[in-house]
Amino acid sequence: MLIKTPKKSQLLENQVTDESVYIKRRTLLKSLGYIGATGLLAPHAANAVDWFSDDETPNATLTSLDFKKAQPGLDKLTPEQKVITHNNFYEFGAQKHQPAELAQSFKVDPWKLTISGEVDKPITLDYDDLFKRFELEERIYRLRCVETWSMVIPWIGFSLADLIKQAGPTSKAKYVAFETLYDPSQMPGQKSRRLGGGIQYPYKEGLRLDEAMNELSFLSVGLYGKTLPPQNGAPIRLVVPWKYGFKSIKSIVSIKLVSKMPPTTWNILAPHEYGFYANVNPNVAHPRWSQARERRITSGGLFAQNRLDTEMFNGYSEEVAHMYKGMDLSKYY
Ligand SMILES: Nc1nc2c(c(=O)[nH]1)N[C@H]1C(S)=C(S)[C@@H](COP(=O)(O)O)O[C@H]1N2
Ligand SMILES: [Mo]
Repeated sequence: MLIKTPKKSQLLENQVTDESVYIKRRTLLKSLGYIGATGLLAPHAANAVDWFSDDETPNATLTSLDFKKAQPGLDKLTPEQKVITHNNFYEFGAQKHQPAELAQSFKVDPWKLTISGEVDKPITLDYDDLFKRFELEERIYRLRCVETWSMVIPWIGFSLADLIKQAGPTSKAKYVAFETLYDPSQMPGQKSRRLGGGIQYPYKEGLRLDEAMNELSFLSVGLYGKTLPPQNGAPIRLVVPWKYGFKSIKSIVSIKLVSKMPPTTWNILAPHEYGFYANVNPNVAHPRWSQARERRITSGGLFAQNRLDTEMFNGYSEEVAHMYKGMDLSKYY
C-alpha cells in the first residue's frame, strides 16, 4: 500500500545526522560561501562539496512503503542524506552532486517496464504494478563503486528471479539485457556530451541468466522506507551487490531475455577498463587504479569515510562464487 507523505519533512538533514555534525557542516559550508548561494556555484566549487545546503534539499515527492523489514547486519548504514546526494546517474550529470539537483522533477508516474524477448509470457508493468505485484522486502546491501567509494544501503524491492520466472524464459534465454529510459527532454545528460559524460544512451546493462536468477539479484523500488528518490533510479533500478555499482542500472524501462551476451554501456565506452562481468575483485586492478581498498562513506563530517580492504565479490562469495568456478577472473573482468 502507498501512503502519500509530505515532501520535505522526511528529508531534513538534522533528522538523519546528529546535530553536532549538522552544525559543523553548516559552519563549513558557510565559511566556504555556499549557504545562500543556490544556483550560483561555480562548477569547481560545486565539485568540492557533495552535499546540499538547506535551501537545496532534494524535494521530489516520496511515498512511504509497506515492506518486510531486514534483520540488521554488521555493517553500519550509510546515512540517508549521503545516499541521496552523492550519486552516479550520468543522465542527470556526471558529477556526484548533480543528479540530486537535476533529477527532482523527473516524472516516474506513469511508467512502463516491459519484460520481453526469449520468454513464453511477456509482461508489462505499470507504475502501480511495481509496488503491488510482489511482496516488498528490505535488503541491506553493500554497494561498491568501481571508483572505490562504497556505501551500505537499505533497499526495498523484490527478487529479480521472481519477475523472470513469471515471464517464463525459453530454452534460448542465456542473458538478460536491461535498458534505462531514453528521454532527452527530461534527462539533460542525454542531450549534452559535457553533462552526460560522453556515454552512449540509453544506458544499457546485462547479466548472465544464472546471475540474474541468483538470490541476491534485486529490483529496488525504494530505500530507507520510502520510494526511490529520482537520483537513485526511480521508479525501479537493479541492485547486484557483488558487482561494481555501474551494473546496478537505474530507471529501467526494458528487461529483455536474449540468447547472446548483450552490449553494456561502460564496456562500449572503454572495453579495456570495464568488462561485462564487473565482479568486485580486489585482486584485479583497474588499469588506472588499484581495487584493493575502498572508501566507505559514513556518518560524520563532510568528507568522512572509512578506509577498508575490499572483499572478493564485495563479501558475497558464499552466495555467488560458485557461478564463476573455472573462469579466469582476470580475463573475464
Ligand atoms: N542509468 C544509469 N544507471 C546507473 C548509472 C548511470 O549513470 N546511469 N551509474 C551507475 C553507477 S557507476 C553507480 S556506482 C550506481 C550508483 O547508484 P546510487 O547513486 O544509487 O548510489 O548507479 C549505477 N547505475
Ligand atoms: Mo559506479
